[in-house]
Amino acid sequence: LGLLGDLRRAIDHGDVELHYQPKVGFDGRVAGLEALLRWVHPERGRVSPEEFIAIAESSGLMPQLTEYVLETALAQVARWRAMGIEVPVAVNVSPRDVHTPGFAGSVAARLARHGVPPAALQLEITEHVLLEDPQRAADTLAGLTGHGVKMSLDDFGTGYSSLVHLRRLPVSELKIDRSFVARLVVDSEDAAIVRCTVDLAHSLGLLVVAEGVEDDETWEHLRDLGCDAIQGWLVAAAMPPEEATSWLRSRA
Ligand code: G
Ligand code: G
Ligand code: NA
Ligand code: MN
Repeated sequence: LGLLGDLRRAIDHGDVELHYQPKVGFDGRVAGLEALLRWVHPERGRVSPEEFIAIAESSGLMPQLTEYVLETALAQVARWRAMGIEVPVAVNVSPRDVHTPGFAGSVAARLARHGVPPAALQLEITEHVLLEDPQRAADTLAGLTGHGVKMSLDDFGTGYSSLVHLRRLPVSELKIDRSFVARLVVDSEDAAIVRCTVDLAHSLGLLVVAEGVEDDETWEHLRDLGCDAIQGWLVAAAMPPEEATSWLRSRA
């Protein structure tokens, strides 16, 4: 209970941070950065996003947290653009956000206010958005893509994966969950799942990003399977904004 109050205050005071993890193509090109929340509690130390996002979800704080994330990420995109660094940023949104009335319009207004083109924002959603009122979710997502915002389907292959979801969601990218990538090199079943997912995604005209890539062998395997980009500690962990700026500059 104390943690919820602390989280509210941390959001109000800007003590919750966004770090940025690169998505990189096999030619080394930076495809984008994923914004990931980080919170260091004054007494407890680092609280995992899984823990405090669950608290935000169950307490009704999620819309506020997502507003904060969008605001912080778009301000950062605008700062990078002012430095001549043009890189799209992906923000994770929860099903609750997608079901909040007016969500698509509020995202569009925020982009305009920051002078950021819609194509510089990507929203990472999960299939869970379709569990409750799928028609309304589909309408909101269509509104967002209509504005030019790109959508990415996160954690693919876990939970309720269904091909119907892939057809109904207006996504342009699919992210293969880390749980399939981690043992790709040693587990032929995981390798088969990744191979089929890449082929399926490409057949549907989607880009494929593999998450959680930690070593060269996995990188090579994914390249050979035709994956489009990777994200993982092999390239970089999520970095605070200043470090991400240096990282981006060193790449240019
Ligand atoms: O970065 P890390 O692997 O610790 O993130 C743990 C989980 O928290 C992941 O599922 C990630 O998607 C989620 N997460 C991180 N930042 C955000 C955010 O800004 N919004 C939402 N909804 N989830 C996030
Ligand atoms: O649910 P989502 O895919 O957004 O969560 C991504 C999570 O995976 C984040 O918590 C991020 O910090 C973590 N992560 C990113 N790269 C790696 C990696 O190479 N290895 C491991 N073990 N975790 C990673
Ligand atoms: Na994500
Ligand atoms: Mn994921």
